[in-house]
Order: sequence, then structure tokens, then C-alpha cells
Amino acid sequence: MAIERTLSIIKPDATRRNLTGKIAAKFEEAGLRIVAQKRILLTRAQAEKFYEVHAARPFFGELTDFMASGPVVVQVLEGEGAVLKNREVMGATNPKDAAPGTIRAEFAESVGENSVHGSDAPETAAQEIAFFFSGLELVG
Ligand code: IDP
Repeated sequence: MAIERTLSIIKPDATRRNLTGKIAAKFEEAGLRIVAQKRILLTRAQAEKFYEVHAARPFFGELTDFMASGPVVVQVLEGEGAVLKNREVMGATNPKDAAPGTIRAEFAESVGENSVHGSDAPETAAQEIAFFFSGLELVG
């Protein structure tokens, strides 16, 4: 499988509970390398732009309010099949459905406040990485 990069976000519910290190360790234990990372506070407008594909969904307001409610840690993860591997380590969107040992099973508070975001496909990953990082910031 090819070496890929994917965009990860440690969401405000997790930074608030000081879980950044525990979540990063899950990625590293799975063989993913953090090749870029920064802690930022999104504006509501930036959160709306990032999640614009969900603009018609009923939870869009709740989601974008939440994403702007506190710091997030955005990361680029690199490794073999990184997009899928990251989704496996994250677990299902709803923590009630997430497999034991996954980040969402261990840490998520609800379907909305679910601790992490991860790109869903290589094409989305490229767009999402470019949303947050310049090429110079990616250090493999
Ligand atoms: P994903 O993050 O597992 O890819 P998506 O369906 O793409 O899941 O949803 C994006 C984000 O929107 C979720 O991670 C979660 O924070 C939020 N979300 C999804 N469904 C709901 C819901 O039913 N209520 C509130 N927030 C939701």
C-alpha cells in the first residue's frame, strides 16, 4: 500500500480535557507519523468553510459552534494507507458504535463531540491539508 498523508483534527472536547498527548500516542502506536502539527483557535467562519460539505445537514450549526468553541490541534499524519488507518484508529462517528480501543470509544463524549476528525479519502485529505498547512510546514 502507498505512503499517504491525511489530515487529523483533535477537537475542542479533547483539548479541553488535556487529551492531546494520549490521542497522538494512539496515532504513533498505529504506525502513523505526525509530520506537521499546530494548535489553533478556529473562527466560526473558518469552521463553516472547513465543513462546508455538511452545510445542509441539521447539525451544521451545532458542529461549527463546537469546532470554534476552543482550541483544536491540526495534524498531518503520514504512513502506509494513512487515510484508512487513521479512520480505523479513530473509530465510528458515534462513540456508541466505535470498536473497543479506538479513540472515539475511549475518549468521545457524544456523536457531535467525538474528539477527532480524519479525512475520509485521499482527495479530501489533500484539500484538507492545504486548508491548514503550506508545503513548507510538512516535515516528513
Ligand atoms: P466523521 O467525522 O466520522 O467523518 P461525518 O458524518 O463526516 O463523520 O460528520 C462530521 C462530524 O459532524 C462528526 O465527526 C461529528 O462531529 C458531527 N456529527 C455527525 N453526525 C452528527 C449528529 O447527528 N449530531 C451532531 N453532530 C454530528
